[in-house]
Amino acid sequence: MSYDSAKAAFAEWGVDTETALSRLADIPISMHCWQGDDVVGFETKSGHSGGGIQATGNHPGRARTPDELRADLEFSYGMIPGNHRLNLHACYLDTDQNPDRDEIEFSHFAPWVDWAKGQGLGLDFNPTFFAHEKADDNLTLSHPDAGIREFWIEHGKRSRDIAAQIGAALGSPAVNNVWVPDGYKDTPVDRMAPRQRLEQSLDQMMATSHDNGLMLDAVESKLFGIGVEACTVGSHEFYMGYAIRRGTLLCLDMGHFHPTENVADKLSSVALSVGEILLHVSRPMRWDSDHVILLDDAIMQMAQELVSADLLYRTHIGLDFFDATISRTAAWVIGTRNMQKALLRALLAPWKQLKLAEANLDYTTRLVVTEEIKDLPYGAVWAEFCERMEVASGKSLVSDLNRYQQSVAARG
Ligand code: RNT
Ligand code: ZN
Repeated sequence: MSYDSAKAAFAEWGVDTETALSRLADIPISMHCWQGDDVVGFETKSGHSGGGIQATGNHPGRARTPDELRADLEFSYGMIPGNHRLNLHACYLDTDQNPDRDEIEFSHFAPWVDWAKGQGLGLDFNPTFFAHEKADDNLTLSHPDAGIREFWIEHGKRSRDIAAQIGAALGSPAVNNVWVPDGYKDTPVDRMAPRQRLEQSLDQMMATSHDNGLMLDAVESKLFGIGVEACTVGSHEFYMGYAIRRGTLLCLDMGHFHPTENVADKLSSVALSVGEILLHVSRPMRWDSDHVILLDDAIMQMAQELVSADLLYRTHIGLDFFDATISRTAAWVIGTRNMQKALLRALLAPWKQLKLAEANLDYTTRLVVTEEIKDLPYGAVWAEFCERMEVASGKSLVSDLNRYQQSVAARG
């Protein structure tokens, strides 16, 4: 179907496809650097993994250096319509020096910032509280040892400074998201003390306030992780309260709740108490498995809530998935495009009509409309978006993605 016919089909429902396309073009997605190398990073490593984060698979082509990762990112952004952001983790520093986590500085990330400037990308940042000998107990900011807490507080402070400098350099605030793996494998007898320590450490870390135009603090909760099944110190309730009390962003990772919970349902509730929200869009399969996101109900409901509840202007959309069994660049491209496709569908829904039916308790009309509009020609509108943004769609996407994968497959 041609775009003009699609436009007419949506117009019959009172929806203007041009408005939807221009709104979609203005929604940046923060793509996560860690999909490109299976969450390994570029520190001179002593073999520490941990934090319950584990990419599975050994598909050829993993980026081994910052240059390789940037090349993969450049290719991937070229396959994704619109202007986006890169979400960088502190362990992805680019320097000949070998600073420990409590020694990182802006200069160690300067090559990323110069590159981002050249690419027209925004950057977000994350302190890395895992894959380190001082995190081997699965306790960092809540560790009973004050020395270990100090080490991680220093890492967190430096990350905030770096994020603020990144924000200043790029003229766009960098979200600095804190996730710590802290928790207990078996049932603790004291859940209060570690939570009090976590709160105090966060307070010390964030004691210096930064200009909101440069960096934004975010905190990310979790239900459980491998090795911390009995108790996660930074639970949802913990961080929800913290974000409200301290005025930080709250990060909702779609894999960090019970599998039958609808994370989209949380947005409107959270938005009543928290100013801005950070999303880690992910696809948990039975657990926090971080599969590549599909254009499935969970993602579409998330996008619908963002549009219906008018939360796009105060939600930062970040992605968090990693799959090492497929082309890593294809994973980025497909996952990010799926987020955009979900947003496009949400932007093309006749919300006024649906909300009116619901307010009139006319659930029959609501049902008929939600089901009938599923047959509208979304594909033609998406293809038009890709064409205007000069990126491939359909069959040529398959061959472009394959060709790039072939070109990196020989990496060791
Ligand atoms: C871990 C969290 C966290 C990480 C990244 C790498 O469960 O989801 O966001 O995935 O920081
Ligand atoms: Zn996450």
